[in-house]
Amino acid sequence: MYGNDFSAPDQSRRPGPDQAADDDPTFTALLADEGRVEPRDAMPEAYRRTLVRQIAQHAHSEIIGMQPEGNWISRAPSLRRKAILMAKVQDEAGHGLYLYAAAETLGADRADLLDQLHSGRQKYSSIFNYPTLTWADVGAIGWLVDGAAITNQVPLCRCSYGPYARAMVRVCKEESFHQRQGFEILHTLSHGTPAQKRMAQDAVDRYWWPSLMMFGPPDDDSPNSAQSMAWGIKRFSNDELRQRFIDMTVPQAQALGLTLPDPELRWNEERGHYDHGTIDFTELFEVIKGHGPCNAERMAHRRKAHDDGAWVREAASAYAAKHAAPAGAGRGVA
Ligand code: FAQ
Repeated sequence: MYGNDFSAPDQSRRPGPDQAADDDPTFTALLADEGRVEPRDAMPEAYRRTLVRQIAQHAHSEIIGMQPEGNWISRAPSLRRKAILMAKVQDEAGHGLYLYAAAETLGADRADLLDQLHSGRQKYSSIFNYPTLTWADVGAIGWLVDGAAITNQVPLCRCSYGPYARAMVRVCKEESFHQRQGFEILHTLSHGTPAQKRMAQDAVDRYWWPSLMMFGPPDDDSPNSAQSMAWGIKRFSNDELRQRFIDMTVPQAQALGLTLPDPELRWNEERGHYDHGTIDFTELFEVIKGHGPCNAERMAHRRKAHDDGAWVREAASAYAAKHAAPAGAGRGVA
């Protein structure tokens, strides 16, 4: 299914038989006991690298994810909506902060991670490469994108790596607020004028399929899942979480009075789940490769924000260095 550079994952970062050998017995016993791995514990190098990869991509997603909604802060339809949206976008920055800090506990360097994002060597979630064309898109992002993020992240609260799991507890609480504010925006629009209802429906039509793609490729095409699940990093497969999200969202769409753009969505009594239409994963792979509608714009904006913030980082470093210096240093005190 993978037919190009996306199809050829960097094998040096993948656990192989040789790396499996460094699974020491203490680590294996800790995982078997459902214990938490902490930063100072011994861990296989491949486990550490997998965590840095996932946590960094997650952190990058949070901060790139500020852009689509940030686009509407100046045009929110009321002061109340503006204040809520500003708080939400700020929350996403905070999530990025917790996640970069969690990656640092694994020995990763934050500047290096950002450099990998800016040079395209590390990914961020495909969903943030879609445009926010109307105010209803802010509602669709809150309801569907934050809804998908929560579905994916609640199990990560039980991730085997302690700092990541603990960061997820707080992130999930905040994402729950985000999801409800998105639902409330769409509820208001879908119960407003016919034009407002059309706007809400159009946003849901555009965001539904990309939200399903957030869960990643199908299980058969997910190179990392098996090992990540064996290590207790992922607790459920991509397809299991995607199905859980669909099952949760269909009744919510009914409550909103909106239609999900999939004529094949129907309850399957035997499976106890909703059946759904075929997801076009070619689109996911194209977006990940950089060919989504907004990839270039998102990266250009991110690089500019980073460059514009250079003076803040320099000032913060100078301040930290000054306060780290021993008392009296440089003041000529004998
Ligand atoms: N987009 O083998 P798998 C949010 C990559 S936060 C881009 O299945 P894995 C909050 C994957 O990295 C949203 N790339 O990989 C918010 C891998 O690449 P690599 C982010 C994708 O890691 C809301 C390759 O494909 N959430 O929304 C995507 O086992 C509103 C093969 O895939 C997280 O990051 C994709 N959709 O499973 C903010 C949650 N899917 O490195 C603002 C934590 C897959 O091998 C506003 N992450 N890839 O070259 C995870 O749970 C996992 O990393 C998955 C992917 C499930 C995303």
